[in-house]
Amino acid sequence: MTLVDDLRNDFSRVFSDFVNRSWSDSKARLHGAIRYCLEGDGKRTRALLALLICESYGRNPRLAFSSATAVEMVHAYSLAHDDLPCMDDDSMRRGRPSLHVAFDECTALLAGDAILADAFRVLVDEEFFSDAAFISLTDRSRLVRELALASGGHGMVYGQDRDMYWTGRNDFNLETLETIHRNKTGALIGAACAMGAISGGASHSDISAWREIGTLIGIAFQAVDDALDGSTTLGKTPGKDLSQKKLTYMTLFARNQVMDFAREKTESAIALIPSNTRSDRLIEFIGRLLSRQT
Ligand code: GRG
Repeated sequence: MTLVDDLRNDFSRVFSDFVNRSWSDSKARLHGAIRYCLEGDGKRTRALLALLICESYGRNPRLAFSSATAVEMVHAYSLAHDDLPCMDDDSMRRGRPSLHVAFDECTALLAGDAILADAFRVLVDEEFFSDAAFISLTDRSRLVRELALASGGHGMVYGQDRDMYWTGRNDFNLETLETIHRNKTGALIGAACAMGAISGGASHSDISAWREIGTLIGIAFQAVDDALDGSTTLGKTPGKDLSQKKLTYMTLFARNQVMDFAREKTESAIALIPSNTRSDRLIEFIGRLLSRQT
């Protein structure tokens, strides 16, 4: 087991405990759906980026637990809403029935809404993570701003809107694809990185650099995801992009070109890492995202 695995296990334990404490009404269907959505077997990539970046400033990665949790919550809600029949209509997620299949459409919609709103409370209320008390109120408002910008109409939701618009159309180019993925996938990963940097006490210019680093990692991550579409290891229905005529990197390029593209974006991201950080563990982790099969 690597040190990054230790960190993932540590975070997963705290996250799971937080979920069970926060939505504990066993009779409420909504609480059951929220727990189901948040406890799915995700890779926790966005959380780990935030924790490792905080750590690269010589700080305890636990200082970024509230950021990591809030980002994972927004990510989980986006997957649940993306799977709804009105969007990608996927019945499998994280290797098991999607939220609306396990519960019902209304409950899946409401659970996603609740998770999105509650994610912001995690950033400002000290009751959830005691470490958050060490983050100043000014920095907490910066965390809220990062997450709001990345999730809303100038970030992930905008990217999702463009994705829906272009599905099934043919008159696109690489720029169209970049706009979709910069927003749909890159913005939230960019926020995770910027939030890890804020939690680590980084300067303004470093925070901006991390936002762009995360966005590039997100684009590379998406390209790898597109290349893996036919595989059964992603935890969702295999071949879904192709059958739905989704605009992906595989629509424009051959698989080896898509992987080269992902490698180039990753190299550009690593080149932007501020030199005043100790980022060995982080760089190793980013490299592993390229060779992932899940
Ligand atoms: C519905 C508002 C709204 C937004 C949806 C993020 C998104 C936008 C849709 C999810 C579908 C998708 C393929 C997104 C691309 C990003 C991506 C590869 C998501 C899967 O992320 P992983 O692999 O998932 O990190 P786990 O399950 O490991 O957390």
